[in-house]
Amino acid sequence: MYGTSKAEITRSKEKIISLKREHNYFIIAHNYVDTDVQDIADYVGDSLQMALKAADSDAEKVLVASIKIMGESAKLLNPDKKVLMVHPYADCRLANLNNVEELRELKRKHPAAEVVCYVNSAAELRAESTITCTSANCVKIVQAIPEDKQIIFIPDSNIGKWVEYQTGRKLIMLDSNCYVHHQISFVEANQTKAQFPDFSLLVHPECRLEVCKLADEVLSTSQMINYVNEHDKVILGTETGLYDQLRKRYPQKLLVPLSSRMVCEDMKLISLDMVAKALAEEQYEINLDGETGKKSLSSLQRMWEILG
Ligand code: CIZ
Ligand code: SF4
Repeated sequence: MYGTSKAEITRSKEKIISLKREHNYFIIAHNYVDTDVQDIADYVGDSLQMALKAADSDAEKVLVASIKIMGESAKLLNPDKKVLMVHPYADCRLANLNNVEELRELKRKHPAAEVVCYVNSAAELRAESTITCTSANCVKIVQAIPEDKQIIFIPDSNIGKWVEYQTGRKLIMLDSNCYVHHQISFVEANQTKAQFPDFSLLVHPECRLEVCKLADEVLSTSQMINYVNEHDKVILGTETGLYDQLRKRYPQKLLVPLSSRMVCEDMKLISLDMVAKALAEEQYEINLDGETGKKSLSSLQRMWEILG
């Protein structure tokens, strides 16, 4: 937290811990939020890991220190718990680039297609899909679909292009991507790689295809964490919250962010002050309408069936 003293941050954290106990909340935080917020969480991880951990916990109330689409995932897997968001408007810009009507139009044009949707999408969009995928399993999911089946892949066309490259399959896509990852050009990535020749370059598949091809590994955030557990010299090509988390955990390792501009503005709206406010006021509760919840859950279950 910029412009806030260490003592103030400590006080804020203590206040949150006491509010959390008083109101009996299980707090989940995403890898991309500010590390001070990660510090007060009961669990830090990627969107699906967070939702599953909350489901495993005994707590009846869950506070999601992340953006709206991840709150929806948490509610989806915790239908009987009260699920609160920290911020009323923080959401994923990628997830909101496409509306449900655009997808329905695509489905009308390709009625026999399987619709694969990235987990980080609005619940309404996922409800229109037949299989959910994550950044870690997108290639595997597409490979499991019979060759003769058309595939609509939404919403991130960079992940889609990476999947096409890996599988040799042609995907039907919309032109949308994540501004945080898409802004990194091949030239910039190549310069950083040249500057640190004996480092491994890890990038998220939301990066451009030419950047993915340049990288040593194309990984989800949880896969990047596992990689850094085992390696000492790494360039991290994803949102800087993950770099901050790993730098704090491994001060002795040589870690470099691919770019300090890889900042998701909505993730950074999740501040300690907002966490304290949400707990004190017990808002903003997130609810999923029954039909949307049912359909997006069945899309997620198809993913688990395919993965076995
Ligand atoms: O799924 C997530 O939480 C995100 C944003 C990316 C990833 O690869 O973990
Ligand atoms: Fe969405 Fe990109 Fe932010 Fe992730 S980093 S939450 S995909 S805008």
